[in-house]
Amino acid sequence: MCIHFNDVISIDPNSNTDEVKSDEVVEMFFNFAFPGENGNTPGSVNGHQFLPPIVAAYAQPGLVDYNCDACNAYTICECTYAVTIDNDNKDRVYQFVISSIGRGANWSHPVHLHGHSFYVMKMVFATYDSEGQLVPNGGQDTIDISCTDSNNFCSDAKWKNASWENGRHPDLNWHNPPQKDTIIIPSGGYVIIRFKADNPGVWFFHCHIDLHNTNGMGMIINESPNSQPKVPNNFPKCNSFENDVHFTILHSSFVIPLSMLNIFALTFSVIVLYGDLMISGSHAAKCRYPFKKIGDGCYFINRETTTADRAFALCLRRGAYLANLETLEEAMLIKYELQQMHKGISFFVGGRNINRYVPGGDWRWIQNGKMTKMTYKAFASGEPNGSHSSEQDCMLLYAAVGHGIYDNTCNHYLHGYICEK
Ligand SMILES: [Cu+2]
Repeated sequence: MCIHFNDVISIDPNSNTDEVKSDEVVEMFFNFAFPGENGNTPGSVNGHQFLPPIVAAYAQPGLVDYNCDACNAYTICECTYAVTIDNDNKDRVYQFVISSIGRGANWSHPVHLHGHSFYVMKMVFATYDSEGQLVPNGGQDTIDISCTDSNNFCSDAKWKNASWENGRHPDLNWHNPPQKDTIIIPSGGYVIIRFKADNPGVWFFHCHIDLHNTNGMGMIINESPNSQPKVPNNFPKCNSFENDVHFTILHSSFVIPLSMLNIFALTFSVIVLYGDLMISGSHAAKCRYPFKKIGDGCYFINRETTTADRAFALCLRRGAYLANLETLEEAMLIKYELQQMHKGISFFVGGRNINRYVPGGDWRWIQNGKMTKMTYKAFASGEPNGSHSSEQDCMLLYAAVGHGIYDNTCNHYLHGYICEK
């Protein structure tokens, strides 16, 4: 026997839906999806592939980079995505509309919210045909949510019926709905949950399929930051210990006796072991996610689209540089990688024309203040074709021609980019 989730009743005597009945409803839409190229996920929420902070977000709140400015409804981007909720108004109730819709809606996701149990007010499935097959595109024509962006990423979802906004969906289950902390979001459908923000904390909100989660399908719900209890003095700090020379010396001169199995020693040894992996290993050991070792190099192939100038800056912000493909072998290796993995997306690399007045330009690899003259010129035929009057001073691995080398404008067109370190 199958029972629709909307017909399930809670028998918990402490459960009382009245606590989430309110005229002050804050509604938020979260689309859990894989909106990238076919076969090339990024697991994401509203198009944001989650970048885990390098510090403990609760204990070191000022050190988390929550900047997602580069993200909008038309891009897939990577950042430490968070929304803040609060309990400043005691009547306030949060209504999350969690969906799996749009072009990335090819999975159902067991979505888990830390810190709360929520009321499941509604579950809506996609449309299926007479043979039980999901209608393509998640049944977008029939469900209640509209995706406004031309890419159909659905990162900026809205109710089709504007009168449903702000928690006024007309058909919620008020008859003892179950309280859960994890709920399946059906592929092509959505679930409405309600809860009060009565538990200050930094709560992870994520798909519980680990492969999806670690691929970026998660985000932070930062709840009442001003009311979060302070951590004790001397609470251990987390950080990236990359390039921390002092730490290496400290490690090599310390032996931790196994008898010291108290919490402190455990914590300390875990930190030392972690540091050891990152510091005393080879170059390969330092090449950590989201960077990836390809050949001898360490690259971050970022599908987030931006201008070449901005890509230069974004790589620098990561302690890296826009990729220098100094040898033809390196260029071919990267080209091969892109052809296998990222067919439809073009990528900026760190080649740049520094003199537009010379015919053909003066092309250099830009890295850490150095401008190395290129020893090969493997531009696609007809390229480079920029001129003094038509600036095309940046270098692009252009998808439409098998990621051949093209010149491109530096601050106009948007493409992916490759950082190297
Ligand atoms: Cu998932």
